Amino acid sequence: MDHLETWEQKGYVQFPGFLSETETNDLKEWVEQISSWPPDPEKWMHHFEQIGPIARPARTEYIIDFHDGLRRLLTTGKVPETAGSLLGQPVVLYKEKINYKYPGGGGYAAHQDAPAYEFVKLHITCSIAIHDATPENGCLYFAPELHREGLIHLNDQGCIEESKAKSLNWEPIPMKAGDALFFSSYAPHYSPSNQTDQSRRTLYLTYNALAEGDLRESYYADKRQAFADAEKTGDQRMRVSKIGHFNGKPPEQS
Ligand SMILES: O=C(O)CCC(=O)C(=O)O
Repeated sequence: MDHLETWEQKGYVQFPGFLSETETNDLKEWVEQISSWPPDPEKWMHHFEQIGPIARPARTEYIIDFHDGLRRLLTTGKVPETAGSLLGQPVVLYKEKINYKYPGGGGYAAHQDAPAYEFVKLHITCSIAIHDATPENGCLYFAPELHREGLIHLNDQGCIEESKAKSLNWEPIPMKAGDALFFSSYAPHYSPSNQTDQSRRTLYLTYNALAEGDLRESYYADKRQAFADAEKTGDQRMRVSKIGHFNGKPPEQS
């Protein structure tokens, strides 16, 4: 089966060795730099989780305006081109995030991404492994062939109801650093926590059909507002996303 057939049948497709060794090493270095940017709520969006006594970075979003190398990788060349050829039309970047998953870092409950991606109908995500991802350090698990079923049994967190999730057929997707996995935002997936002593970093790049417009700024303006509102009301659910899929612990206030 070729890539397009696999994508259409399963709702996701892997590209082993998608980045060259040099590109992978550059990416590792960039992500290391980004992880140490000081918090600046006017610029990038860092999110933290409490792991033992330390609040560790769980995720960074809204990055490309502050990093030329990453902007080039995400907006030109093979990443958007491959996303466009799978979607069947040109695409534009909708959002970008790094998930750090430190040792002991939380997993993600079974969900589809689509409920978190307002404003657009057609989207596709490319995940790129920065470190090798395994079942032990919290790689993704996908349920194949459900991406055309719409939203599946959502609970009040915007995730797939636990009993429904248990009934699905899950496939682990281990990846080597530099591999890419493209997946539909309707493809159900989850990931366990990291049970190893090394972090498992992954880049997630979501694109929408260019025909629907360039909506990244609107998406992030809405998300920043929603986070600010949640902070005022003390809503603990919405910590990294507008859906409550993240199982990490909220950082303790110092
Ligand atoms: O990085 C992971 O382990 C899962 C990420 C995920 O599903 C998400 O961020 O929506």
